[in-house]
Amino acid sequence: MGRSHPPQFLLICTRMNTMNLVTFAVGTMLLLTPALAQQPDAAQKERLNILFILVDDQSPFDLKVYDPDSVCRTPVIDLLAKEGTVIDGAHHMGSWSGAVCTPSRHMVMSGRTVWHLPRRGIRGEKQNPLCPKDLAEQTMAAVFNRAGYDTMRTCKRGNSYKAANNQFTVVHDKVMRGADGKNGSAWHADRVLDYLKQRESENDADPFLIYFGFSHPHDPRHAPEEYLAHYGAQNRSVPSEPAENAPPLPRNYLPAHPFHHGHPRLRDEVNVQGVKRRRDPATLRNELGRQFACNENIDHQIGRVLNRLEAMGELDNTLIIYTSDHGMAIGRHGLQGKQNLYEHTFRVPFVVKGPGIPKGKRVQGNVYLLDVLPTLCDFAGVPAPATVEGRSMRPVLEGKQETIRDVLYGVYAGGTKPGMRCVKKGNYKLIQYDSLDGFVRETQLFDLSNNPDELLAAHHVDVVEFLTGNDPKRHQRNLATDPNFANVRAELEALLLAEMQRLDDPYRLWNQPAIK
Ligand SMILES: [Ca+2]
Ligand SMILES: [Ca+2]
Repeated sequence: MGRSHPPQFLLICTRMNTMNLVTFAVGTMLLLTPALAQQPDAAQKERLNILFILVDDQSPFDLKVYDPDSVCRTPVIDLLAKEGTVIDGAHHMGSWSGAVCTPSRHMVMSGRTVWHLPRRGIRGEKQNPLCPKDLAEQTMAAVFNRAGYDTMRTCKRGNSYKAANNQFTVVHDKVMRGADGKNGSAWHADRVLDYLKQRESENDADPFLIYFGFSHPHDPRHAPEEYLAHYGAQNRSVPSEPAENAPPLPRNYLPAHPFHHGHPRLRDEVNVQGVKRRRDPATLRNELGRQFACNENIDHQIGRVLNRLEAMGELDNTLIIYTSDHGMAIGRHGLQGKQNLYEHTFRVPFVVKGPGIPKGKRVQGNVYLLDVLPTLCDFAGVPAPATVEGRSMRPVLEGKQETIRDVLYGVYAGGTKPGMRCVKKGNYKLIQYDSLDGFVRETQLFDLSNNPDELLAAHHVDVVEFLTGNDPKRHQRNLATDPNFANVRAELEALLLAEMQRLDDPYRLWNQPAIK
């Protein structure tokens, strides 16, 4: 259920006795009066609105915007891309938990790096000493409330950052993964539409920050029938043969990952409704169909909100960001979940449209989701809190720079430790695996300019080529043991260690010096 209160004000009041409250009230009036005088209604109306759209568990390669071969229909996102800028190199920094959503959403809200969040997945540790205790006061909604914005949020509940979510003035958090309008993605859109209607009826001219989150396409992927039919997919059972119109297997599909992912009994790899441990084409194409149907429904729901903003005359003054909390495998590399560092999962879709954003442009960017908060602050003219470690994307979004950083780091440490690490620089990407007490120690090196799908030797096997219809080129494989790339590997291994040190990663891999 929704609720509406000014959390900052209530918080301050509960800490004061009556005498202090009178002094506070007089003092506040003195403080506020000149500020109000400087911001007449007309000027107030000019301030930028923000619509931040976050979906749950979507690979960028689901979308035509990132994979022109995708059969997923998302006309609204396509239009946002045409009227705005697409960031190719957008990433989440990773996770120290099997619930990858949780650190991702902490990073979105706080702008902090993955090992500097309130928790860091260390058993028995209640509070990360590398994170200020009152961080929630410096998160997205708290910052924008103080700047005079109206803040509203709808999203799934759980695996998130509750203390930051509660800072929004209007909050509707509920897991809505049903197939119908009352229990699915339409519910989240309806909350935004109700909120916009209320603003209109009250002639509310304050700028808004709307956090428009969805509970889908996260499993269980119960999509409406009208969308399922297009992808030949079924919610309740898996056909014995793939439907003719089911989405094809991804180019980097494998029937099994070449080695253990290092997180035994991981729910997403063994217990997702409709998939479980199966990796056969009928199962995965049905599940991709369900994913695409959920994506298409989300796209439609976003369209309803954008139409309303246009009718209200607010659309042209609104900065719109579309992204996901992390990517997703669904059969890519033989994996099903989000607990890996391949591009399909380490990267996120990221489309931005708004005043001053070039139309129909793509940039590499090299951004993280933790750059969202400083970016919003930059565009809105609001100072970013000192706790923020991310950087504003504004220079790349306005076409002034191609990237905001050269090196990208990623982690998955939610299973056995230390887990997976990756580092990217230019075309090259290194992934290292150190898990199951040293049973898995693997290195992968990819030249993403020649091998964007991160194809491995296993992708060259006849049966895999037959199933995917993809015929990999000879060099499209793991280059880690190729002597021609020994220097590249050494450089990236050194960069990975430097990033782990810089970011206070509490673990080291088998081939790195131990922490002193
Ligand atoms: Ca998620
Ligand atoms: Ca207001």
